Amino acid sequence: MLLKTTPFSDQKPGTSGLRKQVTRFQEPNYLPNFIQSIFNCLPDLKGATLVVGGDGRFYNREAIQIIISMAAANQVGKLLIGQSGVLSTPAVSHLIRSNNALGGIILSASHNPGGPDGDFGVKYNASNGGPAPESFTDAVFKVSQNIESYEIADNDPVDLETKSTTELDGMIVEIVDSVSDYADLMESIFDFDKIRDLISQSDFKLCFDAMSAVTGPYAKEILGNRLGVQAENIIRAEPLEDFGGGHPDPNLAHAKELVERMFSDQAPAFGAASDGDGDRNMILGANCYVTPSDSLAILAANAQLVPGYKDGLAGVARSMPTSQAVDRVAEALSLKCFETPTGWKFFGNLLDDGRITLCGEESFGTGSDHVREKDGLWAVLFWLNILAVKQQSVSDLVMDHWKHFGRNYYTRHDYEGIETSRADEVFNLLESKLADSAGKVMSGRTIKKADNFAYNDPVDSSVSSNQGIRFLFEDGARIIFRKSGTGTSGATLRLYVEHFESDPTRFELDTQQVLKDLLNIAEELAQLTTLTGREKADVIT
Ligand code: G16
Repeated sequence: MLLKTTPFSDQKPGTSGLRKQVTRFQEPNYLPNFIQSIFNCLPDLKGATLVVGGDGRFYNREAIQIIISMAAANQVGKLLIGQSGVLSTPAVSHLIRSNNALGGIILSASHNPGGPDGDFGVKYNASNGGPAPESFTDAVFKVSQNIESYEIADNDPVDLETKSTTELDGMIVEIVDSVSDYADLMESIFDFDKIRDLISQSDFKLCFDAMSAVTGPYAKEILGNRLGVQAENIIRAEPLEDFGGGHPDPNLAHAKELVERMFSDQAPAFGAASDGDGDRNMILGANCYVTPSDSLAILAANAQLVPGYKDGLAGVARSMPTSQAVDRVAEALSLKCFETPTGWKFFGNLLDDGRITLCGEESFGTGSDHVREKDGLWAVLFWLNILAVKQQSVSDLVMDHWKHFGRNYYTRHDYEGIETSRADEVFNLLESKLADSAGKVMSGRTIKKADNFAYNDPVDSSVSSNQGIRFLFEDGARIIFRKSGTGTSGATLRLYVEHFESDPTRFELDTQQVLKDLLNIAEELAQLTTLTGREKADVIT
């Protein structure tokens, strides 16, 4: 049936889909409007296959029932839905690709908190398995601003709990195992025998924190059943609708229990965590934290030790704020290294065009051409495979890497949920300084270039501007400011600071101390204390 509706002005997708508070999504017509806007932008929708799944957060099941009814009324041919409505983001990407689907709808607000007062999100992924490009999300927003009606079937709720194939108004609904295809894909990339041997060594303990989010069942199958990790070493493995009240964000601040275990006398050799929808990862060794930027560089440097990458890499890419550690590896291996704006969608063209094999972001995301999303458990397995071959501790591996390539000291300071007008003031001030910054000396460092980053996609020639303010120094240091595109209230300002160190006697210093002078320069440039009204950042990683 056709239902009348009126537009909502706030349906512009951010860095990764539309993210709002659950209460907003629960408002009558809010979700249907957005889904119909997506459908209206898909000329090949009739008879096509779509994959649907979410990270299991509060409102997941209700949203899936709405999508089923709307898909049937819009004459979709087939829906593949994860059992209980659950699929990790990389698993959706894999199912789209392996089933030649038109695309998929992912229900997640990633690392944002869940529950009735938490956040919810909707993202459309295209037929390559990756997040739809900006041209598509812009078109969806445009449609959402003029929408007058949507199509929805009047059906009983579909049983999402049992694997089955049914028909609804001519549309096939298949409820599929959420884990098995993805687990098989992992087994085809990594040397599971070697990893199993490592895990069975008496001096090798590991701890994986699923953060009460989607990777619990995946970790139990892959790490537990297939690789022999004992159940007690996979913590918070039961997915909960509110993530146990926590913030499913795998970083030093939010994976507290894991971090405490890893920085203790009895620390396991390896620790890792993933986020709400399973695409982010954090890697730890005994008393050792690996920054996401270093992790990407180390994976790139050692990729040929892994069966899936034994023939070498086509190239690598990182988002602009990610440290330049991987650039050094690329240079040494004579690989092309691309610098893209923040957001996984910008890697899609490079992967599809065969220009890169590995890519990653400072925001705890790493991935490769095996899917078109970043992939948390894949990164964990990659690390385990390397450790199994090298028989080294995480900290020794990291130190060897720095000795070879040098160390990029790196930090990110987040000012969360500040008033939008205050954030705008900061960016207006920074913009006003760009033109005459080059050549200026600040605390003994000379600014080489200052700009607002714009990306020219080498594959489709699209241009994405306004992607973050950069102050680049002659010695390679960088100070970057950008506004988060994933928050749901106010503005979150991110400050990224990086300094390259080649002197091995200076590889084990405190990061915040090493970067202090650059942080002071950032304060001078942006007047953060005055303009944000905060003495210091809310989260420092
Ligand atoms: C999303 C995107 C990532 C991006 C991150 C940045 O991550 O998928 O590619 O790096 O947002 O977030 P922000 O704009 O807040 O800095 P996720 O894990 O939230 O989907």
